[in-house]
Amino acid sequence: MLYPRNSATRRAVSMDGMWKFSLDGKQEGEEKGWKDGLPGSEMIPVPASFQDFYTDKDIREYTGDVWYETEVYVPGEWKGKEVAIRFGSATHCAKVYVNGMQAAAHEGGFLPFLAVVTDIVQYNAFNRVVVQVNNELSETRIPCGATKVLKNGKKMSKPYFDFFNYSGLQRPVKLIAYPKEHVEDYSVSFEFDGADALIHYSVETAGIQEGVPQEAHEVFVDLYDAEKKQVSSASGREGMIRVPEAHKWDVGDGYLYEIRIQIRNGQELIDEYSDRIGIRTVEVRGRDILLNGRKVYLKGFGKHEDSDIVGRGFNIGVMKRDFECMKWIGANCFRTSHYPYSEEIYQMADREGILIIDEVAAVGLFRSLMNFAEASTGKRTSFFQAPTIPELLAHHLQCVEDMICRDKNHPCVIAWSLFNEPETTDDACVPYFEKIFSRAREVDPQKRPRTFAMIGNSGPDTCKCYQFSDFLSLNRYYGWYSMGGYEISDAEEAFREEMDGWAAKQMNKPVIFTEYGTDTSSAEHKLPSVMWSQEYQVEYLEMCHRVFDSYDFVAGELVWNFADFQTTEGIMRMNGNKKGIFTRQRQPKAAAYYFKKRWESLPRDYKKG
Ligand code: CKX
Repeated sequence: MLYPRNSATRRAVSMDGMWKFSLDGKQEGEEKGWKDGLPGSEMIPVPASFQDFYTDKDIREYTGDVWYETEVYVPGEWKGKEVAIRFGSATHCAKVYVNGMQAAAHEGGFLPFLAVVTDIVQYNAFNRVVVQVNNELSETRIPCGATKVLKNGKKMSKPYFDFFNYSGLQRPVKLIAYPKEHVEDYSVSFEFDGADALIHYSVETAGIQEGVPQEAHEVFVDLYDAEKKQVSSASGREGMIRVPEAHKWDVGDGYLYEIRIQIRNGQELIDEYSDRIGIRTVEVRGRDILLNGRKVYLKGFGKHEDSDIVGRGFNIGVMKRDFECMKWIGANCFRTSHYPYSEEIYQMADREGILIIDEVAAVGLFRSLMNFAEASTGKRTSFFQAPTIPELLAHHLQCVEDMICRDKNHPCVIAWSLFNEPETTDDACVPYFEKIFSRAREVDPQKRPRTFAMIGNSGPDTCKCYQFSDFLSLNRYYGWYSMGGYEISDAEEAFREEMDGWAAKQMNKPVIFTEYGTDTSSAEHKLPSVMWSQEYQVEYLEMCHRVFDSYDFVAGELVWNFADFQTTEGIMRMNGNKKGIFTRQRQPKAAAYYFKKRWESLPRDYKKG
C-alpha cells in the first residue's frame, strides 16, 4: 500500500474538498439506490469526522450508515494506465461505488485501501463516486464495542474504549494513476559496517505491460542524499546498497535519503516510484532500547488524532502545532494510541526525528464501558472466551499485517504496539497473543520490537501474556484511579510494590510507561492541591517520576495524554478526557512547564548501565 506520489510514470490528484453527505437513519440508502446519487444537497468537508459540524445531537451521536458523494474528472491521457481511488481510511467499514458499480469494500477504520476503477471510469469525463460508510462497533472488529438500540429506535455506539467514536472519511482521498506493470511495494532494512551503511532492499512488482515480455524488465534502485546527489545504486528485485559514510537518521536529526525505484525495459521507463527513507537500526538489548546501537530513553506522550470541529479528521495545521509543542517540551517519542494515524503524521515524524510506537486499533478487548475505572479495580471479563474470538482474531491479524505493510519503511517507527489494555488474566488469551505477536514478527522486514499496553490488572502476578513483549509497556494510574488525593503516599507505596514485583521476575527487558496521568482542568488552580487541579497534576507526576527514577529497567515515560480529547459523555468525563498536558487547543497546562524542565535535563541515554 505505497503512499501515492507523482513521478515520471505516476499521477496523484487530491479529491479532498466538499462532498455531498447524508445520514441513513431509516436504512433506506441501499434500497433506494443511493449508490447512483444521494438525495438532498447537504455538503460536508473531506477529510473530517462528520460529528462536530452540526448543532443537532442526533447527528453527533449518529450510529449506522452515512453516505458521501463527489464527482471526479479522469483525464483521457490516463487511458492504458491503472486508475484507482485511494482512501487514507474510512471509519469503520466502507463500500465504494463508481458510476453506480461497486468498486471496493473495506473493513477497519484506520488504514488505507484502494478502489481500482480502471474499467469502470469514463475517461475525459466526470465520474460519480459514492461511499457508504458504517460506524457501528462490535466485538468482531477492532476497535471493540457494542451498538445499542434505544427505546426510540435510534442506534447508539457503546465503545469499550475511552475516546469518542468519531467516524466518516477522516483522511485524504486521492485519485491515482500508475502503470499496469508497476512497483507494488518495497522494503528496506539496515546494518552498519563501520561508517558505511548497508541497505538491504526488496522490491515487489506486479502487473504486465501489454505487448512487452516481462522477463526483459529490470529493477533499478538509486539512492540520493538530502542535497539530491546520487550516493549509491543497485539493480535487481532484491539486493544490497552500500552507503559510504552514511548520515544516520536519529532523534532530533531526521536526515532522509531519497530512494528511487525504476522498472525499465532497456531505455524505456516502465514505472518509477520515489520515497524518503532514514537509515537507522533499532533493537532491544537487555534492559535498553537502542537506536543506532546507542541507548535512548523515551520521553513523550500517548496521543490521539483529535481536535475541535474536525474531530479525528486529518488537519495539517494541528499536526504542525503538535510537533512544535513536542519539540518545545523536549519530547522524543509518542505512541499512536489507539490506532494507526494518518500517513502524513509519520512523514512529519520522519522529518523531525521523533520516534513512534505504532499501535494497531486493538483497543477494547476487555468487555467494559468504563474499563479505565474497572480494570484498575481488578475486574475480569473473560473476553477471550467469547465465541466471536476467531472472527475478531482474523480481522486483528489482517490489521496488524496492513499496518506493518503501510508503515514498515518509516524510520520514525521503532516498535509495534499490538493491543491496548486487553484482558490478560485468563489462559484463553495466550494462543490469541501468540498468533498476533508472531504475525508481526513475520511481516516486519526490520524485525522491530513488539509490545502491548498493559492495564492495571495485568500485573506481575496476574498477567499471562507479558512474556510476548520485547519490552513491557505499563499503563498505570496509582494516585488517580486508586488512592488519589491525600492518599497519594499510599499510592506511591503500592506503585513501588508492583515495581518490586516486576523486578523480582528478572526479565532482563526494558519497561516503559505508556500511560500515567490525571484529569486536570485548565481552569482550576488550588493551593494546597486537590484532585483535578493543575497543582495536583504536577504533584502526581513528581510522585510517578520518583518511582520511575528508582528502577534502572524503566526505559521511558509516555505520559497520558498529549492533549485533552473528546470521549463519550458520562459522569467520569467532563466534556472529554482532561489528562492532557496541553489543552485541546494545544495550550500548555502548568505540567507542560514541569515536563519541559525534566525532559530537557534528562540525557538521551538516561540510566545507561
Ligand atoms: N487507558 C486505567 C486507556 C485510555 C484512557 C485512559 C484514561 C485509560 C486508563 C486505564 O484510552 O483514556 O482513563 O484516561
